[in-house]
Amino acid sequence: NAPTVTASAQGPVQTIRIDRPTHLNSLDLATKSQLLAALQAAADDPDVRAVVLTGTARAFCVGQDLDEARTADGPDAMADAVREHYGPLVRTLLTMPKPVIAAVNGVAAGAGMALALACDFRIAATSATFTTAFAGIGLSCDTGISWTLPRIAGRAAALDLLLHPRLLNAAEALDLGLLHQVTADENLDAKVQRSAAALAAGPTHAFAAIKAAVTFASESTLDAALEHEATQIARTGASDDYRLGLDAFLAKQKPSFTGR
Ligand code: T3D
Repeated sequence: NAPTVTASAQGPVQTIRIDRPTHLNSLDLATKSQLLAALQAAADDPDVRAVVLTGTARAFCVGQDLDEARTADGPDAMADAVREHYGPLVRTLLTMPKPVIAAVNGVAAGAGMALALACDFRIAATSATFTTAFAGIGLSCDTGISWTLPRIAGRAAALDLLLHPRLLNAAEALDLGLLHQVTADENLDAKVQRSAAALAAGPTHAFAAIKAAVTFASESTLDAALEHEATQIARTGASDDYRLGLDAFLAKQKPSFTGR
């Protein structure tokens, strides 16, 4: 069978594409496994300094393949799928020690919307649409959306979107704070690649530590967050990029970070 997830490198930027356009990039078992493997490989590869997640054709990802769900082995198998696939996908995105941009090229539904929400930045095409979808088919929610959505949009908006799973257009999603930018469809790839290249040229260890600190602080006490910051500053203070950044600042030059 042809792969349904592809990974391609543009220098230090790794683009991971869900490539099952005849099924609106819905997630069958093979696609979930391939996606997790591709994300884990990008997370572990020190030469990858920024990641882009996107989809082929008119969908970003419409979540679980519901044709496959119909023939699945019942509620316990669904819980297994969440533990073995959807949870690890979100954990990998949220803990990846480098920035991840969701390039939302089209409809993002259910677990597909949740994957976009687990990325660090969301840049959407004007024609992109969003629906939480889960309750529309009588399900609760998964793929970390109960954790990410209230943190991004607040509890009131999160409950509204989850209990009224309507289709939002990109402008509405931007207004709700779900997106960082919306751009004309034909400009999406170029805009995302520019943003990803800029992030990939940054101090990768500092970015990783900042991302970890923000996540840590969202679930810790103030004292624990302050201590975590102290630990991280010692780590990044020992990096080559800090030395480069400091020298460049004092020499009134722009730093050329190496990611080390
Ligand atoms: O089961 C478990 O393991 C638990 C895990 C759950 C995770 C989840 O993600 S649950 C949520 C699953 N996703 C959905 O419920 C979304 C369902 N789809 C829709 O709401 C709409 O299709 C869209 C809003 C995504 C797009 O609407 P539209 O009008 O642009 O297209 P359409 O005509 O509805 O769909 C086009 C085709 O794609 C259609 O098939 P057809 O008639 O051309 O043969 C439709 O059935 C199919 N399709 C859309 N979504 C899915 C799908 N087929 C399989 N799985 C889908 N998720």
